[in-house]
Amino acid sequence: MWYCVDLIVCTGQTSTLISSCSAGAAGKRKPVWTAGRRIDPNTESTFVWKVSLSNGTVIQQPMVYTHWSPGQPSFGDGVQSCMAIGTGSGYAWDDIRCTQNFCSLCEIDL
Ligand SMILES: [Ca+2]
Repeated sequence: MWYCVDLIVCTGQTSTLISSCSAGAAGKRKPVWTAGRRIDPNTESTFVWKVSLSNGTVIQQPMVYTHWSPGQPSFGDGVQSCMAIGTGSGYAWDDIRCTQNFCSLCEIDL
């Protein structure tokens, strides 16, 4: 059993990293979670990468490279505070309600 410790931080084009986990029914792709989060999930605040260190501390890294879908991030319904690689063309990003049950892209040390 794999446990995801570090959600992926996207520093460039990520299309080659999409796993088969994102393939939904009838070939419809599903979003996949990354480490992108709003600084404050309760407001339309800036997105950062929230990364867990080995000691459990969570640090925030600035989101320098971005690849948002047109019109995103939208902070839809005032609750979209987690960043996923979305279902639109070119694996562009979308902010989505954090409680959605999607697959996660993880970084592991080999
Ligand atoms: Ca959105």
